[in-house]
Amino acid sequence: MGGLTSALCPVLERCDGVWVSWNPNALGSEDDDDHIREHQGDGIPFPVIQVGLRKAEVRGYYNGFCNRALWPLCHTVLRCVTPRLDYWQDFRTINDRFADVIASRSRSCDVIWIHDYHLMLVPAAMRRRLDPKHRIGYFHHVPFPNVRVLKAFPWHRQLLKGLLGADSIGFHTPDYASNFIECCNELLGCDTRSEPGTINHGKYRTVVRARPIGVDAKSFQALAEQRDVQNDAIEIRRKHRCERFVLSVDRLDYTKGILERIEAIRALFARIPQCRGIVTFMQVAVPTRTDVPEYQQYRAKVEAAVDALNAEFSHDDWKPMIYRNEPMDRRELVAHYIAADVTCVTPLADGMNLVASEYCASRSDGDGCLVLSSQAGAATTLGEHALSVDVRKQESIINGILQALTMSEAERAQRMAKLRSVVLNNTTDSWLAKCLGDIQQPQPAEPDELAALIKSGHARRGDGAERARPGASRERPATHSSRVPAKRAPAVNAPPPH
Ligand code: GDG
Repeated sequence: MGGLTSALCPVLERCDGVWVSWNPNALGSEDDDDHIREHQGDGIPFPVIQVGLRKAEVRGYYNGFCNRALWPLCHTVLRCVTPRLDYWQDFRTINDRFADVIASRSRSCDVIWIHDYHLMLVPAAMRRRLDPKHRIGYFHHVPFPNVRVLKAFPWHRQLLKGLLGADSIGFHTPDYASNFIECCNELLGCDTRSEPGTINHGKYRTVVRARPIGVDAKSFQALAEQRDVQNDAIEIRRKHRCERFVLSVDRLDYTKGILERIEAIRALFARIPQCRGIVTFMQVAVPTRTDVPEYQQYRAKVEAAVDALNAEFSHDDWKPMIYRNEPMDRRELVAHYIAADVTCVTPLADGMNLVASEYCASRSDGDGCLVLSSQAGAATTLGEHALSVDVRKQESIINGILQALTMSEAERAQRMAKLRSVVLNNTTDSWLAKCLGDIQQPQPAEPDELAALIKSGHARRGDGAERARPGASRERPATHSSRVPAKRAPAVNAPPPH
């Protein structure tokens, strides 16, 4: 359960695609070679080819390199980055195994879409195996770190070269795209200046675009308009004795800022006793990556913090926070979205964050209020109309929640109308169409993303551009820097890659 499957299942259905995935339980012993399983059914509406992994490979590749090295690296949580050589070796092996399976199953007319950081080496591995007629796209589903952060990682060159096997690369925000372009220029010496949003490397060319992901807005809206879902929402508020109900839904991940939010809530109840008995918070925290030590420790800390909060402030049959670990089905989730006066989405870093969009898509009643971290990729599309908070400052979180709880009905309606207009216009379908277009027939970059792409394409070594003044910082923040200036720039025709 998470943003990746929420986003990709509708895509696969619409494209008549085949999902090549892993099967962590396929290979028991070290010498078991039967590593491919193909099937359709089990409630999954598209064919799946599963690449088998041995248990030890799951430990090194997935729990190790993906979750203990790349994930914290991309989110710039440097204390959690564990760059072990054995993890790296497993990562290479598994990426090669994926490339072998995909290559053996592809026809030259197939579009190959490689999705997310678990497969960063696959684009180049595919390029080595296939003829140039194959179109290869890659989408990076998480933030992309800045040069300073990536440079310190031992295998940064291999990762960048791995990605450059793709014809097109999509990121959620212009700043992540721009970080990647800068890295290719500064760390690989690629020409990134000739055409904004295009990286020239050897005889190849890769188009880079910001493609913020959307949600299947209509399906959330349709559920929210069902009478029984609305009745469930009323029942949720009644059951939890909520006069005001504030919701958060996250995977139980240290990037989601759950601890920081609970600490802010504690401070809020301590400072404003009038909120006690009136405001009820609910944290849905679905466990994830449960074999990884950092996640086990984080879960223990979160649960201790919830217990302490409830022990300190509960009275009669009211408690400040309802905490839920079990996942809900979609219907129940939407009932919670429409029950919530406020939804708090306050990650410390997040590629995009779909919960923010799902909440707005579900509010066809026009009510509700979104508190949104300026560190979430979603802030580039929704930040202007949400209540934007700086999660590094507790005061900012508290003020955001209080402002949301005290906002006039008219202002709530006005903001929600604008948020919904963004969400309904940027759906999974429109995102998919743009990404597929980038892979097959790249179009010029949009004016507002050009501003960021031009900035990153210039002022780097290897292409005769200006150099930074000595002592002046050329670093860009790892996450997006508030808004990208929407300067008009001339549209540039990106020639087809290769
Ligand atoms: C990745 C990247 C990027 C959660 N609990 C339940 C439930 N969910 C669903 C939500 C939503 C998804 O999980 C969570 O999406 P997010 O975007 O918040 O988070 P990640 O899983 O971290 O997502 C991230 C994102 O993809 C989007 O591109 O922003 O950087 O890591 O769809 O609805 N769904 C149901 N019951 C639950 O209890 N049904």
